[in-house]
Amino acid sequence: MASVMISYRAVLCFYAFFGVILATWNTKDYLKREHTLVKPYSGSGMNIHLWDYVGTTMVTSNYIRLTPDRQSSQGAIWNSVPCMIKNWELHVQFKVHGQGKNLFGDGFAIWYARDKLQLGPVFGSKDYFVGMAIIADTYSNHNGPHNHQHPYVSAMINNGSLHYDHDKDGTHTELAGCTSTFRNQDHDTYLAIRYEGSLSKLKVSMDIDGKDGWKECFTVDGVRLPLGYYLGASAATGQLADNHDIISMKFYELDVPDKPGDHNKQHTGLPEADFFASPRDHVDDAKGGFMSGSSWSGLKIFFVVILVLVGIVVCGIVGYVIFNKEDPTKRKRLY
Ligand SMILES: [Ca+2]
Repeated sequence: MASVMISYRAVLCFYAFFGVILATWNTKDYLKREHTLVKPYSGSGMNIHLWDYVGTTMVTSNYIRLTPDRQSSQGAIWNSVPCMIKNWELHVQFKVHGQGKNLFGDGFAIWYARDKLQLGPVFGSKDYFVGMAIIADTYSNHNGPHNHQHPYVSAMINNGSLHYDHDKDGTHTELAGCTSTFRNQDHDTYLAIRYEGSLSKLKVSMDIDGKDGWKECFTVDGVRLPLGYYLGASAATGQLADNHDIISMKFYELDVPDKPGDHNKQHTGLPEADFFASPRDHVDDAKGGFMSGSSWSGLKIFFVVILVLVGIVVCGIVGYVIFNKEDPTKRKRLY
């Protein structure tokens, strides 16, 4: 009888165990635990499993505060596992808040970058970075033309050669961006980064209205990133300050079918982007107009110039011949 009871219990345990596993699989299909940061953060002491933090970052039970509402702070948190997934989506729950009514800053950035845990001037992380930054800039430093409303969310791709220019709010290095009033909201605020490496496509969306729905911020094609970089979040304050809190970062692997043909080879070089939003002389339609579009190459312009020069020379020769045919009589009269 006892053995029957034991086996009965064993069967119950077996079902309960696999029931939990199946439920986990069903509800969290593609969630990747190794790249995900959720409550409760700390296992033992102040350590977070698979995540490292630097600077002013403070871990509490409810949020990770990258910077407090205090001047001259820099803080960051980085995943210690390199990301080897080609197509992914990252959902970041964040909260930017502070006492400043009109003056606050500077903002935060979400990273997919080669070098982690290096504090610096680009919203708490290093300049001339290699990788991708999704920047949530709360303070407008730039008062010139082509200014936009703040807070402002934008993307920057860097191969290590570009400097982030705060004086211009990064407008000349951004791929695309949108205005987003995410600061000092009473409800939860979210940012989503969707990168489809198979299609070289980047999409950033915001959920900041408390209505539980994503609103597209921008989509850009021609973004090529290699595998093996790190996910992170950083923030900075300067003269102005704000609390920059990360509540969670949930990483999902996407099931994106590869394009037919040879287009979907994994990009292995440094990060690349086809298109940069121009701060000046922005051409809206690259397909239509004269001199627009990539087909108008330097070589074509060279041949056109040669043709024009040949035309001028031919006209000159023809004109000279005609002039000389008519002129002898005129010249003779002068004698
Ligand atoms: Ca700024």
